[in-house]
Amino acid sequence: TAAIPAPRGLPIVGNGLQVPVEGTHQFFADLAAQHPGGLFKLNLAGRHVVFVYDPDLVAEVCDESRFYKPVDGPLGDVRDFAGDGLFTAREDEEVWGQAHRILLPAFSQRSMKAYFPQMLEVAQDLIGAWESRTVVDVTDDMTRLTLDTIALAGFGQSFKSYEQVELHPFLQAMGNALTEVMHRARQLPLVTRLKREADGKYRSDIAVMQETVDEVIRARRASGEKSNDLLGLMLDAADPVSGGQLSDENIRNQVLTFLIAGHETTSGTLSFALHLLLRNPHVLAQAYAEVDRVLPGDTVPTYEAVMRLDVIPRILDETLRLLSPIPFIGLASREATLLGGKYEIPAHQKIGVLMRPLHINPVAWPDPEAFDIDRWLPERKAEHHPHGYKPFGNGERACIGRQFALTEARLALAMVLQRFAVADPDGHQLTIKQTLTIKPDDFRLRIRVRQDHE
Ligand code: MNH
Repeated sequence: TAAIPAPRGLPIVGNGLQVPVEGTHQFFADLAAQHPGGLFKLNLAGRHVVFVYDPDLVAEVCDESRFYKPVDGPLGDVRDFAGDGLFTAREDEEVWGQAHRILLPAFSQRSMKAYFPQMLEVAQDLIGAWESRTVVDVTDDMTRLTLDTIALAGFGQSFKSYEQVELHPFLQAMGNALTEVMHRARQLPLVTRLKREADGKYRSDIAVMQETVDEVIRARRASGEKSNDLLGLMLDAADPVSGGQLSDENIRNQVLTFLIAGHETTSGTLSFALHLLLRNPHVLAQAYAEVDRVLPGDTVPTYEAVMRLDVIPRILDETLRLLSPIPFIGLASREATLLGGKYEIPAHQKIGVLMRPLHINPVAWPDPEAFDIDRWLPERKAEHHPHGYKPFGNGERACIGRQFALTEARLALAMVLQRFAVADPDGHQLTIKQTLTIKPDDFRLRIRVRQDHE
């Protein structure tokens, strides 16, 4: 057997103090570069975690008969408000399987056609808001887009974020609670307990979120209205296996889960895509050419037109490779095992799959730093390492919202390019803001409504 490489740490806290408070993204990228073997181990104040980014080792930890998704760390805190919703349900909770089976058809590519009118309505709100501006805050406005879209398509709730000066109280509460979760991830549990005021605020923010959603559910039930959005489905459908229905409390947890899981990631993807397009003008030109072919002039996009796009989907695939909004996923071993035939892993060992180090690992990706959308041509996809790309996670616990996110993002990116010429005359230097996910920080674009034949 071989020892897992481990950077030196201090007594007791181990490597804990070395992890920067501004975010772990760059810290892990640097460590991965220093450990080209594809894994290393850290002692984070007593929590020992093995980080993996070699695609063959990732293939092993993605074997669900050997490893599972534990709900602890920051995910355990998110459970304070997402409860037994899909994202934070424990693997031994029966309700995960019930909800998964009920919701899977609602997230299939075919179902996206039903949500398309709502996706279009919100994307048109974005375009309308941008038409009167010359400089836009990309990350903020993409977050408005993704929140409004999941709220409208999922639950018939219209936040109209572009028209508001103040965020809706629900959205304020959700933002605060997510920020508190991030603080908790970085401080010792004792400190969390001592900060009574922060805890009180956290509890009341959670109450605001839960009451808002409970009211939406109550109103929908009272109206007796049948709607084929996510909420309508959850209220009516029965699990094909157990025949059971979801409880109102579980439905509330699912609604909160979709609002949380469904907005930051997609908005980060759209913002990173625009950042990468400005750095790669030849790809931006390809995107404009495609939009002008599929959506000439003022053509209002249809679902079918969006499904015909080819360059824009590949831009999103490549964006998710180089700048994945979820920086890592957490796993744990079921039993003691050997990794790579030589690294000893005890039972219940915590594992982190590091997304960017995996996605730029030369074992899986030739010329890994190049923004090359042709990697995603069908004939070249066949050459990909089967475990070299995990932006949507793994196995049964992989993202259920993938088609939703990609349909929404394709539409929004196409509509932005259809209407606007985009530029960043100051050459945007990418800095990253990390919450549960990563997004570009302070990313502004100069925009201009396109003229005919431009
Ligand atoms: Mn999503 C799980 C990435 C958009 C709802 N999502 C995951 C996981 C990743 C992920 C990675 C696995 C996390 C883990 O292993 O702990 N998700 C993304 C990305 C995008 C995204 C990169 C956009 C791009 N996700 C969405 C959208 C929704 C959504 C949109 C909802 C509308 N995601 C989920 C849910 C889960 C999840 C729900 C949990 C699934 C489960 O465990 O059953």
